[in-house]
Amino acid sequence: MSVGPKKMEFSRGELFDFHGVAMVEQFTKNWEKVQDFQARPDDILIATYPKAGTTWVSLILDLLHFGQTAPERQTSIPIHLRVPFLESTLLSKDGGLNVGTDVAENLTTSPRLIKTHCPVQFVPKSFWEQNCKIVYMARNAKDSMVSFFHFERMTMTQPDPGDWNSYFHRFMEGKIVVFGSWYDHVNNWWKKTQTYSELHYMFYEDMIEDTGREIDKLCSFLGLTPSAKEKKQIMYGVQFDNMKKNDMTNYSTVITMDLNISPFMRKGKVGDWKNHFTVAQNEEFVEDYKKKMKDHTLQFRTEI
Ligand code: PPS
Repeated sequence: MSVGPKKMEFSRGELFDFHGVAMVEQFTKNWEKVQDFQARPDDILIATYPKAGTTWVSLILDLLHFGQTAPERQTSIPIHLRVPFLESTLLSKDGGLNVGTDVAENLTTSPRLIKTHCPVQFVPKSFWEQNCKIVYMARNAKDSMVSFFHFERMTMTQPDPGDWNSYFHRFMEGKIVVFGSWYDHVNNWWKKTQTYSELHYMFYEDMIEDTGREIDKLCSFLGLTPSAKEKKQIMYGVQFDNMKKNDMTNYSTVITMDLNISPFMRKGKVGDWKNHFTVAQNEEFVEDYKKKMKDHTLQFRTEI
């Protein structure tokens, strides 16, 4: 069965070193405009290392802010246009370029919800100057690695991930995966919580464990008080199976992804790494992880 619009031929991006972080041109082509982006004080930035559940948080924030006042958004505008990906330049269906900064600047909503995968040092300075609220979602390294591997297989503009074993080593190395090292990303954003109070650091595993509890925490950070009815609607809309069925959130409208290879909404679980890691790989990973993750205040769960 074929899914989504007719696919075109794409050339897979080539990785290169960009200020010490591996990148592909899709995310650096518009760099000047990204760095000069003028944030507004009520903008909310959703920051993640790829595959941490960005789309999940994006939908939750969109529903919290606009679910009642503009419900038609939910069925008419794909999530990546409601919550633009700031540094991305992506081909659109008509062959034009979908530029993250342009989409963000053209948003008519308030607040504007904006997505980034930038390591903390790449975030445009206006977000800090405007004291914007930032939601950072982190996911354990093993499941992030597995999810990213499948994502790269099906995203025709990303580098080919190669076979699982070589990808596994590249991910640990951190130098030859897009957006660089998972370890640096989660650690440096974690450090930022010590100096920037408008940063809410949350975990994918906590969301899986108790979505309602995590939405409550998010609301208290954002100063929102949804009614019980509203919260119930949100909880329903953001369930994995519902987001998977929903063409506005399952990325079936994005032509660079071949969902026949692997769906964007793939498994949505904690612990899928167990279906990919060999015993030897797991031992190697754990040893390496201990060396890299020295800050014991930052703890991830790889099963719940
Ligand atoms: S991206 O491309 O970086 O923006 O991807 P991102 O949205 O961060 O992450 C995609 C993974 O998140 C899972 N996901 C969910 N899990 C549980 N519940 C819900 N509602 C949900 N929505 C998205 C999605 O399935 C991807 O993880 P994997 O492990 O590949 O399934």
